[in-house]
Amino acid sequence: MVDFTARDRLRLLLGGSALALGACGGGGSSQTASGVFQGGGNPPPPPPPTPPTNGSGGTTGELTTGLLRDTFRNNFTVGTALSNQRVSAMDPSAELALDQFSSITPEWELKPDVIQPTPGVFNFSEGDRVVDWALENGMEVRGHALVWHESMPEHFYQGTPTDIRLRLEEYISTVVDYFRGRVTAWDVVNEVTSADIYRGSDGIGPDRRSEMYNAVGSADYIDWAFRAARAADPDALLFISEYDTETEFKRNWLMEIVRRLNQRGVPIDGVGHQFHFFLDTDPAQALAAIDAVDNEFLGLINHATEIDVSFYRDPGECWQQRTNCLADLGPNPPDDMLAQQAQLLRTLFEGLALRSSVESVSFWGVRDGDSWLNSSPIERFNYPLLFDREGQAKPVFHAITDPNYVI
Ligand code: 9MR
Repeated sequence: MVDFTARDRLRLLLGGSALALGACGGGGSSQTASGVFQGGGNPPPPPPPTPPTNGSGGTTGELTTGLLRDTFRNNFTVGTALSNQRVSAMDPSAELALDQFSSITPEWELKPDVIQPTPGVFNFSEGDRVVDWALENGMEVRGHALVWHESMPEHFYQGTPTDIRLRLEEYISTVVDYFRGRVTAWDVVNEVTSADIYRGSDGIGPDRRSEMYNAVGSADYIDWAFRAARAADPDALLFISEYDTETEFKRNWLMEIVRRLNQRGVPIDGVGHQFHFFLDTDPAQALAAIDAVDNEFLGLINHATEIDVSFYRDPGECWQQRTNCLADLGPNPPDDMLAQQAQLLRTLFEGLALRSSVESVSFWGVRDGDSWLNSSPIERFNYPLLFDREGQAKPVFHAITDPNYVI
């Protein structure tokens, strides 16, 4: 019996054109179906005589199925955020996710405002769909996020600190227990560090003065969240995830929080680095964030959780008041910017691959059009991801998966 998978469908639907690496033009290098590089002066191997008939190790034109995940198979899983709608519609991003990635982070389906919009009622149907789909297709699932100030319904903050604690513990116990054995890593708390660089006045560090912080009167809710998650699933890896860890300022405050958690014996397994970059982000600073964790906390692991690269380095007032934002670049990004993106993420991935504490690396979307950065801080074309709007692999994809690709 022929096992007709979504990967086969991708091959048939796209017929090699949408994902072809043929345009990479890079230095005479090539890659075999098993993902092993044949660089240097080796001539490229001839194309396969017949199209493959099963889902693993086949090629689409010159695209190797699984090229991205296989390139880093000895280093870390390569993931992407993906929404339920894309999975249900089996749109090109979902097809590409199946073809190239090894981990899925449901983009919003596991957040508190989806799971428990009203007190006492749990809605797991959105989460179930995308989680089960990922598992059925052999991918890991990162759970995101148990506590995040942008997605907590108001009822989470009601009552005394004890009320809030009991409610939060019940919520986390129920959710983590429900997905036990299916979700292997949780962003237990997301963005709890103070000092948003665009709102420097928050800076009474290290803890973000969120509604949860204010309702509880301290950052103890972080401890409660980790302890409840560990109790509900001792095998799940538990993370604190944060953006801007590539800035020293933010990193130091995050490290202060992790130090405090460690001193209090709070069960934490790792640090998530969102890595929402700009074209001029220094990848050495991102790697320094990994090193900071490695150097201080023996045994903690690192995940890169939400990688993307915005083509707009807006001034602060663009994020604050939507004024002074950079002009829309339109549908066709300049080649030199695409090259800058490719170089930035090549350097990042080379560095991540050298660091054994990095066990999972995820993008925040598949195709450029998927990204939140097309509407934040304003509506505008952005190009943050590995594939363009049509699903063509961009220079950044080639730069990461082929060391001989000339940027
Ligand atoms: O990309 C996500 C978007 O689709 C959701 O509407 C939004 C609210 O749930 O969250 C976005 O993802 C955010 C992530 O959860 C945390 N880091 C910042 C991401 C972009 O806003």
